[in-house]
Amino acid sequence: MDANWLSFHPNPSKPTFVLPPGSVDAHCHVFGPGGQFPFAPERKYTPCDAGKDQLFALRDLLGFEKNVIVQATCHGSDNSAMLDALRCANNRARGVATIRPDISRSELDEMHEAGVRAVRFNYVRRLVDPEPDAYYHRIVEKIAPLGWHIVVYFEAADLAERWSFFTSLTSRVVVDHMGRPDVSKPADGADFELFLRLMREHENFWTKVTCPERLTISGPPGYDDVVPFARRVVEEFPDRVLWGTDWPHPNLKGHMPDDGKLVDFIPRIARTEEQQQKLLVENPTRLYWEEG
Ligand code: 0GY
Repeated sequence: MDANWLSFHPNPSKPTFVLPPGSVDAHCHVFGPGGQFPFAPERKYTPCDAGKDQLFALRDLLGFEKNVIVQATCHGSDNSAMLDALRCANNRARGVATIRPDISRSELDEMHEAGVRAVRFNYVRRLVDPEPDAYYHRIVEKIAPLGWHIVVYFEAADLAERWSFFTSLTSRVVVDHMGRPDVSKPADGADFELFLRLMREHENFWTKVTCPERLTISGPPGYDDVVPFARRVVEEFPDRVLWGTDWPHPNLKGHMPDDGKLVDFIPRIARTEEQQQKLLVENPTRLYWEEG
């Protein structure tokens, strides 16, 4: 693994917040293990191993029933580790794949059978070299017959540039980590307003109110600066939000969160039982288990 790599918390605490039955960790990854599932040659980071057994143990410790496993960029478009995790999960996991436009229909069908329900378009330059829009359009056409949705990951500063492509998409689109707002700016300021406008004007857009540990500047344990952003999104779009741990937390530099404490953050951003039920159970179940 990279010399400065921070490994996931070795001994996370049992959360104080009791997750409602049927809760879904809707954003997490598996890394390798590299001996069995080698990392991609084009990767921009080399992580520690973080395989399915460790993910499922964390799921059980935290009190989640299910996972949505998002293909991590260190595996490129080789989805084997993620698919292996799905196949071993007993219908308790769904997947978000990274695919190339030349993928065959039979490969897509196999992925669907394993539990893949979406593809991810990643625009974060420290993770990937983004492709021209035409590349993603070809993928959109490929996945259309399967009814999959699209997960997008981008930095807030890039939203304006991507706006016309994003808003041309007619499937559901899930934005990772609230479009990565700069939380040193106000939650009611112009930058975050552009993201809120995207959600408001395009009802096919959903978002993950995830990663306080990644977005924070004020830091742990409270992640106080992220609260107004996530709360605002949960309150305005209660039916289109998802939550996840982001375990094993790739590329964190400052600190590694205790995943139990991350779960304890949830009631600060989703303050009513109704909001929690939608965020943790109803929304992800609808998107990944009922509609796919
Ligand atoms: C995340 C965030 C990151 C990494 C990846 O696929 C990935 O490698 O998504 C990041 O470094 O910001 O969502 O896991």
